[in-house]
This record gives sequence, structure tokens and C-alpha cells, in this order.
Amino acid sequence: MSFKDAVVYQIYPRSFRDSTGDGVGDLRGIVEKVPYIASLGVAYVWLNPFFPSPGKDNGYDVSDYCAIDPDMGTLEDFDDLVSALEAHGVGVMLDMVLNHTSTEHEWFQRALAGEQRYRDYFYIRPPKADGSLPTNWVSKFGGSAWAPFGPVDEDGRPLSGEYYLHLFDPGQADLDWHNPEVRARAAEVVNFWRARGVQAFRFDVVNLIGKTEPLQDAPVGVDDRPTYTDGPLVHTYLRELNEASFGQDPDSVTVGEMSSTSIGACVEYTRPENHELSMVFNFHHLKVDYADGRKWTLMEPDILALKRLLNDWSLGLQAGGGWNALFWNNHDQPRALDRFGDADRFRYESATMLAAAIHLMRGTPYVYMGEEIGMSDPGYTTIDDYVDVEARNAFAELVDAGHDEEEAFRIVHSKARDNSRTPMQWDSSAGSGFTDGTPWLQPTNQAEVNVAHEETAGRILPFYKRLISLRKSTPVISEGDYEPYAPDHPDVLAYIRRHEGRRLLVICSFRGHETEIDVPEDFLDGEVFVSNYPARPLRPRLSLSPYETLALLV
Ligand code: ISL
Repeated sequence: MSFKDAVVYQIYPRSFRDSTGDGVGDLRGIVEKVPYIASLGVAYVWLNPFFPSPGKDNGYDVSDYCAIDPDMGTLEDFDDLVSALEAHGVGVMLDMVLNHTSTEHEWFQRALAGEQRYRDYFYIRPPKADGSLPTNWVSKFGGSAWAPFGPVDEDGRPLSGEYYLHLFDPGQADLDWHNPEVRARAAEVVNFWRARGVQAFRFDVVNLIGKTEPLQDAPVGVDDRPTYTDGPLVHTYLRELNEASFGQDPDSVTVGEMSSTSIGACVEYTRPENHELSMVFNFHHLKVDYADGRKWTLMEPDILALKRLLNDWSLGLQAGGGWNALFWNNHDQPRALDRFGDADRFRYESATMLAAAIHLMRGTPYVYMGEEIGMSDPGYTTIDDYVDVEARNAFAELVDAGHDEEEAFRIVHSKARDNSRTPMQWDSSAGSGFTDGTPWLQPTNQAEVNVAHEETAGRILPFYKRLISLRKSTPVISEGDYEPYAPDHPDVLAYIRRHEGRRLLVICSFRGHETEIDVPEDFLDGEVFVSNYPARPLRPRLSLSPYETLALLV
């Protein structure tokens, strides 16, 4: 199966379906919902980590890569899920978190116990000569990226005199990929799941694995991320992993999650000749509502910047022969519907416009559970409604920095990762059809937005199904070239796809008010291929309704 005509459906297992009533989703729950997943027409299901984990970062702190978290099920449940999906032609994509392990992983525990072999799996360093931390890097979840290695004295200094690196939570120790044994263990993990029938893998923050030795301070006052991101060794290690594991399977599909990356690096990661990865996620287009590049701020999205990024990435990856993963939502992002659309006044229109905007692009679209029924951010009212470590830390930091609690809450409300982690809304019941117990995170608007309603009377779900099926049947969508159209239009994203004499013009209004766009003469007698408003005559100067999308095929 080619991944160019495929769509991937992302499931956050903790929140998809709870089959036991404990309030946490599980693998059996996903098995129950296989008919629904199959009805979407997707080729793969990406499952967020369900491995044993102390849960410091909702499963991204893995303490055993080759087992299932008892809250989520057993290996037998996993095998059943793989076969149930396979029966419908749907593959499983597993989430490999190999930049770091949980500090409760056996490897880290044995390092703590003093075994040199395992100390060499991690970045364990003494402070600098002046007593300061080994580097000035900051954790992506706040604070320093270095934590005391082992027990501390009353001043909080490590008795060992050493620190370990954690680019994320202190419970997530970075693995030292310079160590060939670490790389071999990583390949073993991938091969363990391959042996259970898995052909697709997502690699978490994989552009952080090739840090440049010796680890060095970032220049003072400057973003530290470039210091340890996209280093040349990332390519070396990816090729090695490819060769030692998934690359042995001609049908494997891989996606690398690339933190703060560049077009150039992503071309190299995904050019087939390089034998690294099939495609990449980047996040630049989801930072156009970060004031001054800072996440924990309030800002209306900059639509021109969004267009520029989408166009530049499409053109850049196309020119270099690379391939992009296309997405608006995932388990780390607030719902795109609330950021770029209008969930109150134009839920259907904006949800379908956003869907068309990326499903008709060059790349492989990803649908995050609930997006296909128009789920939006929960209407939480206090910080206690949030579970995520990042949101709670951010709230505390915002208050410390002098924001009043109300404003800090508004910021967290608009950006928190829990916005997308709320339970899947299957029906209008108190547990939203997700659980018969108390959900670990509360749903809030299941009365209006749920699968049962969408399947009988809704308009968003059918629209998604059509887009997913069109990609399979329409080479101009899966294979066509990409060319921006009206790149300076302030309200409308538009582009033209071309393939073997066919052309598709895609028009997407990002505004809740009317706007206009010029349609090239030769598209005026085109077939209206996709549209989210009733049919009307086409004119050279076309007025667009709120969040209208239109794709014309000639
Ligand atoms: O740094 C970023 C963007 O420039 C972040 O978006 C970063 O890529 C992201 O936070 C990484 O996310 C992934 O790894 C984390 C985990 O918490 C997330 O859930 C996962 O998607 C650590 O494993």
C-alpha cells in the first residue's frame, strides 16, 4: 500500500473507549470500535503509547517498550486488535518513544544502581567547573533540562555530584544515541513489534536523537533548541535504524515527529533515496497563534503566516522529493476548530473547510479522533479540570510571572494539550459513551457533538469519509504537483494541484465573514468536486461564504 493515497487515523487510547468502567480507555475498547474505524476508510491507525509507564507524561515516559500498560490491556488484546483491524485492511502504527525512557525504566534504574553499562545509556554529567549545570538547556515542560542524578542533600544538590539530561519531564531521561548499544536496543524494540505484525511506526521527537558531542551551552539569550535539534547524526542514526528494523519490510510506513525543524532537514529525512523515514510531522503552521513564538500567550492566528508556511513546506518538500504528514490536530494541540474555525457559529462550515484544506494537499493526511465529528475544546472552568503536567506547570509559571489567575487560566484554556485529550464523544450520555465509570478527563459538550448524531443526521463525518475516499480514487490528490494560488490573499488559502493533464483548484476561506476571490477562467466550467455550501453558479469574481471551501476539477 502506498502511503500517498492513505489517510491515518490517530487514536489516543486513554480517551477512545473504556471497556472496563475504570474511566481509562483500553485496547479492548478500541477492538469494540473497529467497525467505526473501518467505516472511515483510513489505511492506518496510529495509537499513542500504551506501554507500561508511571504516567508522568501520559505514557510518553515508557518504562517497558515491549509490554502493555495493565490499565490498557494485555499483549493478547493487542494481537486481537491487530487482527481485527487487519480484517478490514487497516494497519496499526505504533508510537516509538526512543529519544528518552522513563526514569523507572530498568535501564535508568540500573544506571542509578551504578552499573557502568547502563550509565552509558544516558547523559549523566558533572556540573561545570563553576558549579553550574552541565548546559543551559531548558526542559520543554519548564525549568532546567538537568536534574540531580540520584538522591539529593538538603540544598537539593545530588549526592552523586551528577546530573542527567531530560529535555522533557524529569521523569523522561534522554537516551544517549552515541552509544551503539542504545541504537541496537532501539532497533530491537521496533523489531519486537514488527514480529507482532506491525508495519507502521511513528517516532517521537526523533530529530533530537543526534545531539552534537560534547553537549554545549546555547548562546545566552538565544533559543536553545537549535543546539540539540536536527544534528547531522540524526540522519546517520535513522539510516541505521531503518536498515536494522523497519527498512527490511518494503511495505513499512514511518513518520518522524520533528520538533522545531527545517524544510531542508525534512527533505533529507524523507527523500526515498536516503532510506530514513516515509514522512515527517512539523509544527510550524501550528505556531501562528504564538505571540513572539511563545506558546503560553493569547493571539488570533496570523492567516497570512499560516498560508506562507503551508505553501513553503509543500513547495520545499516537493522540490526536494520529500513527503509531508498533513495535520491540524493531535494529542498535543488544542483543537484546530477553536483556533482557526468557529465552533459556535460555524461548526460544520469551519470543520469541513479545515478538513478540505489539508486533505487535498500533497502529503499524507492525519485525522485525530473526534476531529471527524467536529469535536472542540472542552468548556473547563478551573485549572483543576486539567490533568496534563505541561498545563499545570504553565499555569503556575504564568501566575509567578505576574499574570492574574483569570488571565493565566484563559491562556492555559486556549493552549492546553488536554483540549484534545478529552474522551471521544460517542453519544450524549454523561460518560459520552466512552465509559460507564468516571472519565479520567471530563467531556463537556457531548450533548451536541457526538458520533451517534453525526452518523444519523450529521454533515461533518460524511464530509470526512468523502475526502478520505477521494484521495484513494483521485491521483491528482495523491500524486499531483502543488502550486500556491493567490498567495497574498489575506483570507483565503488556495492552491492548484496538477497531474497528467488534470487540475484541481482548492479554495478555503479562513474567515467567518464573506470574502471574494478571482477564479481563473478555465476553472469556471470545472466540476465542483468538493464543497461545503449548496451549489451556485460560478463567476470569475466569486464571493465566498463564511469558512467556505470549494474544489474545482478540470
Ligand atoms: O518542541 C516542540 C515543537 O517545537 C514540541 O511540539 C515537541 O515537538 C512536542 O512537545 C513533542 O511531543 C512529543 O514528545 C513529548 C510528548 O510529551 C508529546 O506528547 C509527544 O507528542 C515527549 O515525549
